[in-house]
Amino acid sequence: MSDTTKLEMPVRGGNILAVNPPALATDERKGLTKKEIAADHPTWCPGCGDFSVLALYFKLIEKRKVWHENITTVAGIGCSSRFPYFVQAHGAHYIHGRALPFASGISLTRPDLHVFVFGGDGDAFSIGGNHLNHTARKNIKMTYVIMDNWVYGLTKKQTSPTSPLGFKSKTDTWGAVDHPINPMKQLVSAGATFIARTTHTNPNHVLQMMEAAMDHDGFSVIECLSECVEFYEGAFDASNPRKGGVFNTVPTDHDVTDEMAAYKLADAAFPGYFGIFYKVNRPTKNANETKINAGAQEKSKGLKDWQILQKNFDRMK
Ligand SMILES: Cc1ncc(C[n+]2csc(CCOP(=O)(O)OP(=O)(O)O)c2C)c(N)n1
Ligand code: SF4
Ligand SMILES: [Mg+2]
Repeated sequence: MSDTTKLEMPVRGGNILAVNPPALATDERKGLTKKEIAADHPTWCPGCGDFSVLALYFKLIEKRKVWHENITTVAGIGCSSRFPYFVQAHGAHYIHGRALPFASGISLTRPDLHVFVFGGDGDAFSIGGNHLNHTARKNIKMTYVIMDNWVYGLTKKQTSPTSPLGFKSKTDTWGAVDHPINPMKQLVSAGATFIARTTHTNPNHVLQMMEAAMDHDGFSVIECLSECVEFYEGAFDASNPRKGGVFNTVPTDHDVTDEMAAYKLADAAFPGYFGIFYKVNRPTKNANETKINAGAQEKSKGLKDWQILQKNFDRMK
């Protein structure tokens, strides 16, 4: 979209507020450098996978030339959810599991922002599981990076919904007995329109997935394996060729619009496949609401706030 295109956003009082969609740098104004994007120093344990995900988020902002005022970084609670502290732009460190409804409000009211959400497997699939399902089916435009380490890191080693069977933690001292969820299958069934899988040990691939997700007009989700070296060391070695594992990308003949094919890919045993599993176009809630608002605006054109209210009350009689 050109940065001169205007979106019309209805506001209280019957006015129309014209806002620019997410802008990109021009010759007049340069893109940001990593130094300009970085805020506080991350406080993660040395070797934590989250460092590389943050570095790649900076790289994405730098490469795609997004300015401070056009990005917002939202997160819940967890080690991975510390992201907003480290980015020099709009952002909010919100309630555990509630990042998506908060980000939805931003996305629906501020089409001039790229909305990015970061969080952990607990935040996404445990306490925030319901919000994940509803944000996916509503197809609200944003990019959600789930940093999956198969454990609750911040609270020091409890079983998470993605912990494999037998994982010994403070909540399952004899080993996890509950069947873990399969993130890819869950996201497909919830109705997400862009679903990808990557791992922090392959920086080029992470960046590639982030770029594709950012360009998707809808709810784009990436499951990014991000090792917790403190409480689940070596969890993802089987996916890391430097540790003797294998990194298999999604086969080139995979049809990303085929839901059943996405389930099939997701069924592969760990380390499975990496890449885009599913990508379809479906109207976003953003677009649907803009249409509804424009219709309502048209009907109440020229009326004062109290007159609109009076009309509503009259209708309710
Ligand atoms: C409402 C609420 N419940 C529980 C907690 C405690 N808590 C904080 S982070 C967390 C889990 C973190 O795990 P995850 O989301 O996987 O993130 P990670 O630290 O592994 O990156 C829990 C249970 C909380 N802060 N708020
Ligand atoms: S506890 Fe785990 S997830 Fe948290 S900072 Fe340390 S290594 Fe990273
Ligand atoms: Mg976790």
